[in-house]
Amino acid sequence: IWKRYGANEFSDVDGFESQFVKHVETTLARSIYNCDNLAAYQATSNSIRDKLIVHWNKTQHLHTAKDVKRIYYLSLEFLMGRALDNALINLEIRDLAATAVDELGFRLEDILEVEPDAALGNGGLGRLAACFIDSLSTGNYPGWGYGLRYQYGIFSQKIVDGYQAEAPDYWLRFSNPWELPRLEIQIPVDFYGYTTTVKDPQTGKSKKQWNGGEQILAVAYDFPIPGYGTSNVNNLRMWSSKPTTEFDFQKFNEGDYQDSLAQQQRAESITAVLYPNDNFYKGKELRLKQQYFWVAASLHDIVRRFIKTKRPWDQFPDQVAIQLNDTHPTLAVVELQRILTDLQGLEWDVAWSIVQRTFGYTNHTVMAEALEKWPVDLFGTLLPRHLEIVYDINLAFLQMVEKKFPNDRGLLSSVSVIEESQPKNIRMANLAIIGSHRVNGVAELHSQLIKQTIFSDFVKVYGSDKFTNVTNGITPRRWLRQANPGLAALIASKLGGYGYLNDLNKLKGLEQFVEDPGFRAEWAAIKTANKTKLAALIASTTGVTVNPNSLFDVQVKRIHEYKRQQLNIFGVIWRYLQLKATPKAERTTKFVPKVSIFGGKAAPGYYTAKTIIKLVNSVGSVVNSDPEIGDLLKVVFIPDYNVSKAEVICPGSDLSEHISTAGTEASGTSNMKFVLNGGLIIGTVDGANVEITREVGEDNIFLFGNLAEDVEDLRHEHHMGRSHIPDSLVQVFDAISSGQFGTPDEFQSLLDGVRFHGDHYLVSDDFESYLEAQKLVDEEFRKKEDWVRKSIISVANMGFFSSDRCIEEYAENIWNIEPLEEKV
Ligand code: 26M
Repeated sequence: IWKRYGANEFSDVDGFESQFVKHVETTLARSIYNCDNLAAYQATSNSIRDKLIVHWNKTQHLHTAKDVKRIYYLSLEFLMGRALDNALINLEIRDLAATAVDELGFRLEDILEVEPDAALGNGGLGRLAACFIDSLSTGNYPGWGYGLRYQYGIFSQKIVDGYQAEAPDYWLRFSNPWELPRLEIQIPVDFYGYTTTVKDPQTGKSKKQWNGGEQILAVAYDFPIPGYGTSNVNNLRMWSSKPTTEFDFQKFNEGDYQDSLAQQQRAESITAVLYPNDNFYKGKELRLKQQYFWVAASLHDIVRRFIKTKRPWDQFPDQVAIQLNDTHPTLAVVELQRILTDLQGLEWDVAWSIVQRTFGYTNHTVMAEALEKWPVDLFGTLLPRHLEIVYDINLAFLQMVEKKFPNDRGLLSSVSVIEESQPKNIRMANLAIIGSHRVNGVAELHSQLIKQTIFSDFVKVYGSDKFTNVTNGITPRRWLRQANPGLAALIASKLGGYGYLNDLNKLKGLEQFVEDPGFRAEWAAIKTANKTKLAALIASTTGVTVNPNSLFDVQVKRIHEYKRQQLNIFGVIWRYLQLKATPKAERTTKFVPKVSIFGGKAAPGYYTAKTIIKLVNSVGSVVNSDPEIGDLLKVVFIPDYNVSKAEVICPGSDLSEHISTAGTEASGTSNMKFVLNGGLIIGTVDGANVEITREVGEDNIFLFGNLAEDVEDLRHEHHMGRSHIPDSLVQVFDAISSGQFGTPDEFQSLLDGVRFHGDHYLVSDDFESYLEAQKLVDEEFRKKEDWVRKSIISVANMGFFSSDRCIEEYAENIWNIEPLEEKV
């Protein structure tokens, strides 16, 4: 059987074509004469998938045979985007496939466009998880992702009359070639019920038992994750919920057929939809159900795999590392403790030591409104046994603290897992810290801030060694090679091939070409070509025609007050007012022609964020149709920003905006994507902007604004009524209030937030500094050759921001795992 194994694998154009035709004829049951782009996409994907499965099987077999330690990355979000192009690139068969589909009468570009995005995430946190599993595979680390297979991803955004409207994203409309349904893997998950004390028949000791009230099945769907330049294929396992029985037969007999079907639908609702909040917590029962469902199924799977190795329990942390992507999977700490004590009969302390050695926790925010807290009542009703265990964990922890710091009641109440409020809450971050051996932030500044602010009392308790930093990164396969094939090829021609894609520090070699005018010209031509592509996207999605010779100034990310899209649009209004006030003849000498590009989704319930979107669109419709302005300024909002659009937008930007209030953006990763694609940044001294500056040099980034250390004092000034709105911003507000951009009523609350309600995000404090920085941008952009030099030097110094480096740091400092390459 082994001799024939993998015999179907193609390795040339001819072989690929045979597979393609086979899939059209049999898998899709269609005639090759009636094959549209959708069918061609499915036939291509199935052919590639077959190849992946063979390698997936070999990889999993190898890891099991070698009995290696695995890392499990638990994330409620995996913002994958499209899979086909990525698989072609990682398997290094893109050219082969392009030739083959061309011979068969298709264009690869058209086929790729058919694929819907797998948008199972909100933003940065979900995309980080996707980059990390790419790097885990590429680095030959034995690692699995565990997530939920939502039937609906993040909503698709429509813009109607300038307002955001949400439409469902039913991404599974057509069969999904990238998932392998494992319908035989069905794990029962309990909810509700009650606990009892029972006597263990063997030991005679009494112990706690959970008698669940409702049971739901978790079905596994596996997504193979290919690495680049390796045959290693890791697994992303996504759980889907379904009812345990088709009907409740009791009810069926009573004639209550309707009700039994309703019950079935309830089970399926658990994995129906991704919660569309980003950096905002809301205590909804269904969200807690999602969390437990996912955590229970994943841990069951992990524990089952460990039990098969027949090792003693104390070796569990030598075989298993689990990383918590934010607090969303923190129930895993409690669930593992329950499995080890209630189900496996380990002593509490023995079990707890295993738990702590197994978990690591990554924090992604310092903002209070984003920290998860579950009301004790809601928690205890859904998970009665887990609530008892939480109390026991907390008691043991507080006793330890009390011993170390006698009579410090302030300390006890701040580190306690239970917030003694009305109603009482369970603080998930506290639980995650207590249950892990390492806690990390996602950029240097952020990791410092969490130690000084939200977690300072834990530093007191544990010392600072428990807290560490792993600065975020991005995968250069998707964010350079796939998104920007032109630039990737030019770089490859100078660096002796594509080897830099898995050793990104090699980019440094580009610096030696910066004074080569021919190279600079090629570099600039690629940027222009990418801007032309972006202009086409803008035209097709907004109807606005823009000139690719203008400065493309981009801010695309979730719409959030802390990210300050309002600062950007206020700056755009200022520019418009200045343009209007400048005599026509002087305009072109004073202002660089600019396209101001916005994009991003607002959480459906976030009123202020939606108001910002409306303001951008209102300003756009006035500015874009002003005949006096022409190409000097255009303002567009690209609807439905997602991974695939980012792949077009990032390569086409000259300047991108990362302008959060200092101390609020944990890291940011789009800043890295833009710079890696040859764009410059205007930004605050926040998150990873700080480290990008360190790497590329201060001359190659436009920094502005107050520092994180000053934020508290500035906010205090506002609350004392001592704040000052600069005249420029007053003029902007007057223009809005006068109705220059449509009925001003709906924007009033946005302005009042700055003027009268404390200006929490310090827009007024940073406005002038922002305008100064923008002025400098205009000046520098005129010096075309210098701008290109900055672009090249920046890219040359981006090696640090490969997610491969992140994974190496996690592997070494947190997971204690080694890479293992499959030799075929
Ligand atoms: C919480 C509760 C209920 C529903 C949704 C949530 C929730 C979902 C996503 C909360 C936060 C979520 O994501 C936060 C996020 O994306 N944070 C970003 O993480 C990036 C990766 O580390 C950082 O680069 C960004 O700075 C950070 O904002």
